[in-house]
Amino acid sequence: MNTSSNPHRAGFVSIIGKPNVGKSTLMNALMGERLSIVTSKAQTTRHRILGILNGEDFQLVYSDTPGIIQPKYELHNAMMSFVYSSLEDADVILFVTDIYEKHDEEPVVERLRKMVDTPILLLVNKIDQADQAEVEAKVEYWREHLPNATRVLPISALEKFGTGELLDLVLGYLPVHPPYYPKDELTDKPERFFAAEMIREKIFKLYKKEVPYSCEVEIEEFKEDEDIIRMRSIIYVERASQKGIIIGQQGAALKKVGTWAREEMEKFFQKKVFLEIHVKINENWRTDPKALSRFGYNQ
Ligand code: GDP
Ligand code: K
Ligand code: MG
Repeated sequence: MNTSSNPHRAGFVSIIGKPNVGKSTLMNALMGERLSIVTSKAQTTRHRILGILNGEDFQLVYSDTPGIIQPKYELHNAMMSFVYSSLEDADVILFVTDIYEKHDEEPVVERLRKMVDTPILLLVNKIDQADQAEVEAKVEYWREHLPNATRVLPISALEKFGTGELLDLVLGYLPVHPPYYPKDELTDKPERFFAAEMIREKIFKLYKKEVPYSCEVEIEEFKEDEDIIRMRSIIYVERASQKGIIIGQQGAALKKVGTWAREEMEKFFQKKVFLEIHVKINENWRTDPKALSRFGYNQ
């Protein structure tokens, strides 16, 4: 309930940028909550993930999105359509870059140049890894190359440097509007989505090369009791050889995934978790429209 005398403000804030610049880290920092999975590998985030930050007289709806890439297969097309749809309904755009970014002219910069009606806050992230001169050079570069960016701000999402000021700045751009979602909601995705994401994160962290990209995770059963949540999950892989890798010698590798994911889930849900994981083959799911739609990549 809005008990203050200020009018209620609400709006959508899109977090976009290349893979690995720190978009998910930034959303988690701004939310004060670990909603989006973070790994050092590109293309970890596959969906548009909403983080809803509620204040007495505001509601800020962040969209964390997959990194902008040149699509190579159907799954990528779906991922990029999440990015572009999140630009369309944005009230504020957070365009995240980092101090390592190579400045090849990309289609998204072209697109942002044309978005003159939406405030664009261009963030130069990871400044904890750079000296002042490097940071200034990046800021200068972006002022020239994206002149319609409303502000160019150096930040560190990891160290939460500049993120408090960023939040204040974003709030200033929110239009007067009633809330879009119930005021006690944190996200639009169900709990089982986050459970699946936690398993996927551990897969990204524990396996090499192509294997994590070939995995999709589904929570087949999610039963919440008073003091325990029981889950049955399936890891889908594309080929039999990958199934062997995921399971490992006498199940050792899969056991690691399970233990680590369960610990994470217990923190997130604040409850004991019983987690069962099975591995199944779904041939070429990344290019199969039916499988993609079943896994929630509807375009
Ligand atoms: P995304 O792909 O853009 O969502 O990037 P992630 O949030 O998954 O982060 C990619 C990697 O960059 C992870 O290893 C993060 O820990 C790291 N990272 C993110 N923000 C910062 C930062 O401000 N400083 C440093 N040093 N690393 C960061
Ligand atoms: K990443
Ligand atoms: Mg991400």
